[in-house]
Amino acid sequence: MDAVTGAAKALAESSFAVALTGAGVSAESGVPTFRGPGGLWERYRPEDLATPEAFAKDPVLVWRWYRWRQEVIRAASPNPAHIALARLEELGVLKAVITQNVDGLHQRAGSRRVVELHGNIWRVRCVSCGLVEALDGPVSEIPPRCKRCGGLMRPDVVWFGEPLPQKAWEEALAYAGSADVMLVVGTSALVHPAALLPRVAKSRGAVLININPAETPLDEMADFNIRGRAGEVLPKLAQAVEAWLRT
Ligand code: BJW
Ligand code: ZN
Repeated sequence: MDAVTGAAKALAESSFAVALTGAGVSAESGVPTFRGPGGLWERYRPEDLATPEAFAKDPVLVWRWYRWRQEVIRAASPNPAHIALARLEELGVLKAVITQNVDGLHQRAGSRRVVELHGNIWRVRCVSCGLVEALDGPVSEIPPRCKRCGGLMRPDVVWFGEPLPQKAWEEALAYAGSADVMLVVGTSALVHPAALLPRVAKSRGAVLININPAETPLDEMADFNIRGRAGEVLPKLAQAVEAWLRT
């Protein structure tokens, strides 16, 4: 049995499967990843753009980068990987998608239970009074100002050195702890604490499926390593799951 067939069987026989996704799931939508060839951290330094210190020092610089990313994401559409994950949820197989992505593409593809560990690029938050506002497109004014107190608004995402939103982290831990299958897609599994979730699932006996064209630290722990692009592998996997469910 090849890895896709084995993984499909595990998913079809599971009673509580959850997915953990990273930037690789959106790569084929044209949203750049952070690490690896062509990744954002080849061109930009994370400490200049994705830390609270960077924002305090130069909010305009940080906002220019986020506005550019908002423009890229606005022009992007969900790809076959996002759509296959939404289909697996519709089939009743997948109970939730835990994502490190801030692009909202899982929701646009139709996934309903999405836990966002690192926030969402389509929200802003006031650094002075905490007001949170949803955006309907890239910010027009840089830096945006709070309509309640005039304070600086920041992207409502999680930067290095910041804690994850408590509710999202608790939900993610509960999903990982209850999972009998965890499908990990398109993450380098280097950023903590998100990278702990597959370990949590595995330590409770879950079957780990890892989809990635490159090696990751999860490979040695995974039951199935499927080397390939998410947009090619996941539709095949979802189809194979449907076939198993019919048998
Ligand atoms: C494909 C593909 C295709 C390509 N198909 N696949 C040890 C323990 C705990 C913490 C730390 C630790 N050591 C250091 C830390 C701190 C730090 C950390 O983890 N650093 C590591 C880098 C070493 N973590 C933090 O600071 C976190 N906070 C924290 O720990 O708080 C503690 C605290 C508690 C109480 C009070 C105060 C503090 C926060 C981390 C926040 C990460 N933020 C970012 C930016 C988000 C906003 C934004 O988007 O701008 O999140 S950084 C960036 O990395 C982004 C991502 O979500 C995250 C993960 O990246 P991801 O998704 O894995 O993408 P890539 O690019 O790394 O990988 C892409 C993969 O796709 C590759 O494997 C490719 O091969 C693959 N791929 N094409 C499938 N077609
Ligand atoms: Zn405010």
